Amino acid sequence: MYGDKRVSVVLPAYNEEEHIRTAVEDFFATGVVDEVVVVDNNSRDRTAEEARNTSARLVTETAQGYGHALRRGLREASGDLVILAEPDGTFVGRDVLKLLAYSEDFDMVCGTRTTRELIWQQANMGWFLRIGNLVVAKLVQFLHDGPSLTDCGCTMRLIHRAALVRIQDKLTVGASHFLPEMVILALKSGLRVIEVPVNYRGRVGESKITGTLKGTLRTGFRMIGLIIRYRIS
Ligand SMILES: Nc1nc2c(ncn2[C@@H]2O[C@H](COP(=O)(O)OP(=O)(O)OP(=O)(O)O)[C@@H](O)[C@H]2O)c(=O)[nH]1
Ligand SMILES: [Mg+2]
Repeated sequence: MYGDKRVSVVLPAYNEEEHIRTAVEDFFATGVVDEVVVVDNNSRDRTAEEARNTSARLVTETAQGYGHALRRGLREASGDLVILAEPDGTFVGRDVLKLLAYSEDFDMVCGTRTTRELIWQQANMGWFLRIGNLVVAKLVQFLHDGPSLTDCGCTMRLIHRAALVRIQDKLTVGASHFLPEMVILALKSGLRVIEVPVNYRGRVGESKITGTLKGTLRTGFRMIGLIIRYRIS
C-alpha cells in the first residue's frame, strides 16, 4: 500500500527464467507492493514454473509481443496505482518509491533511463541508444506538447487507475513500440505526466528488442512513425 492506495506491478515476460523469481522478490521487498502480475508471453523456457514459485499472480498472454503483454497486464492489475517494469534485472525494485512519490502530484510517472549518473556500467545504454531515446522523446515532447521528456522506451512507469481507465481502450500497439503510444494518449487526454530518473542496470538473460542494431532501429523507426501519425491524424 502507498497511503490508502493499492500498488500493482506488471512484469511482461518472454523467456525470462533466469531472473523472474529474483525480480518478483525484489519488487515485493519494497514493502509497498501489494500485487505482482507476471504476464507470460508464450515463453518456451521455465519462466512460468519459476513465476509459480513466487507470490506473483501468473497470467498467460498468447498474442505475442511486448505491447500485447503489457496491455494484458494493465487489464489484469487490480491496484489503484499500476506500475510497469521488466523482470530482466535492468530495473531496481526500490525505484518504485520514486514513482510513488511523484504519483501524489501526477497521473502518470514515467521513468527515464538516459540520466548518465544512473546508467550502470553493464547497462545496454551506449551513446547511440541514449541519443536515440533522447531524440524520440523530444519528438513526443514537441509534437505532442509534453513535459520535458528524455526517454520514450523506459518500461518502468506508473499510472493511476483513474488515468488508465481513460486511455486503456485506445491502446492499439502490440509490438515493441508500445510505450510512446501510452504517453501520447495520456497527453491527448489532458493527463498530468512527468519523468523521473531511474537506475538502469545490465540485463540478465537474452535481449529481445534493443540487443541488436536491427532490433533497435526497427523499434526506433516504428516509434517515430507512430509519433508522427498521431500528430497528423
Ligand atoms: N521483445 C519482446 N519482449 C517481450 C515479449 N513479450 C514479453 N516481453 C518482455 O518485455 C520486456 C522487454 O524486452 P527486452 O528484451 O528486455 O528488451 P529491452 O528492454 O529493449 O532491451 P534489454 O533489456 O537490453 O534486453 C522483457 O521483460 C521481455 O521478457 C515479446 O513478445 N517480445
Ligand atoms: Mg529489458
